Amino acid sequence: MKVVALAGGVGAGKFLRGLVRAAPDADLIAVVNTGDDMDVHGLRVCPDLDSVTYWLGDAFDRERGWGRRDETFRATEELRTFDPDAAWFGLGDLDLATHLFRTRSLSGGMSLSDVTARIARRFGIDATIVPMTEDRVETRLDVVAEGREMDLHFQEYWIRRGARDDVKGIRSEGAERASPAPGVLDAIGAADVVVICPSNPVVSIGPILSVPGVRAAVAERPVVGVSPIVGGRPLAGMADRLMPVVGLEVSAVGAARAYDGLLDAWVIDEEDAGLRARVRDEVGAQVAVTDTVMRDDEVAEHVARTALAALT
Ligand code: FO1
Repeated sequence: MKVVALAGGVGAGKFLRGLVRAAPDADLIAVVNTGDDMDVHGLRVCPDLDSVTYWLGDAFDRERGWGRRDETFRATEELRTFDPDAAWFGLGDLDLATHLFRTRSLSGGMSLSDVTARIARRFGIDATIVPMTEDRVETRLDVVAEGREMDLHFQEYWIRRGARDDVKGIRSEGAERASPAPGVLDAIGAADVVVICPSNPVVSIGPILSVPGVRAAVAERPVVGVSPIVGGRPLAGMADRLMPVVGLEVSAVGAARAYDGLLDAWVIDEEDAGLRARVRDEVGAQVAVTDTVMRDDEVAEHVARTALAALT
């Protein structure tokens, strides 16, 4: 079975660990959001690619919710002593090695897809992890902060300013000129199933679908998604603040509506069982209901099995 997963960060990482357990023989390709990527101290940092890699490579820090397990932040702490403002984006000492390797490889002419594959190999990952594009696409937010309009990189909004600003608009800058990374459209075209991971529909999956050709390719395949919204709240991140900005209700129905015209099936949490009929009527998808709060790999495996079964 060939499976393509559209993936953001933490929610996707947890789910993908379940997917490789649920379908160990599947040929899995994770197409990952790069809209969060940023240059930090001259290093290319790709948070969602690294989250998926660290999760699948069993190196992720479940407690902190980002970065590597057994991490230290000595370099970042030292940097703060030079300039307290310079280190708002914390780079762990182990994580730094990933960014150094990536940046050096990119400067030497290696493609982001090839660097990503090299990093995945280092973590012993069998699945294929690919960026959505090799081109620069940046998620930017138009916000009003203290009465002033500002144009922020997603990470500035989320980490530097603690998501405190009033968001007026969200855009994937550069998406219209971007091309899917090599192999992405072929992988989707050959997929027996496309799985939309429980990631933020606006700033994680939205940018992937905004790369020209991707949405149309996905629309041709059987598609199942897992809701990242449970009981009207995101399991992680800031989807509750950003979904209303693009006119989406913060619910398992609203998250499904983000994928209008794509979904054949949608997995929702038991807490949202009452929304089953609305998803069926408003989105036109089959609905599967299960415990989607992925506390451990066993639950994640069950969610993945439910998603795959929902299409058959
Ligand atoms: N999240 C934080 O809350 N604070 C940080 O300082 C931080 C640094 C960071 C460095 C590398 C990386 O790959 C991720 C990092 N994250 C950090 C997580 C990241 O900002 C977001 O959670 C994702 O971009 C959303 O998918």
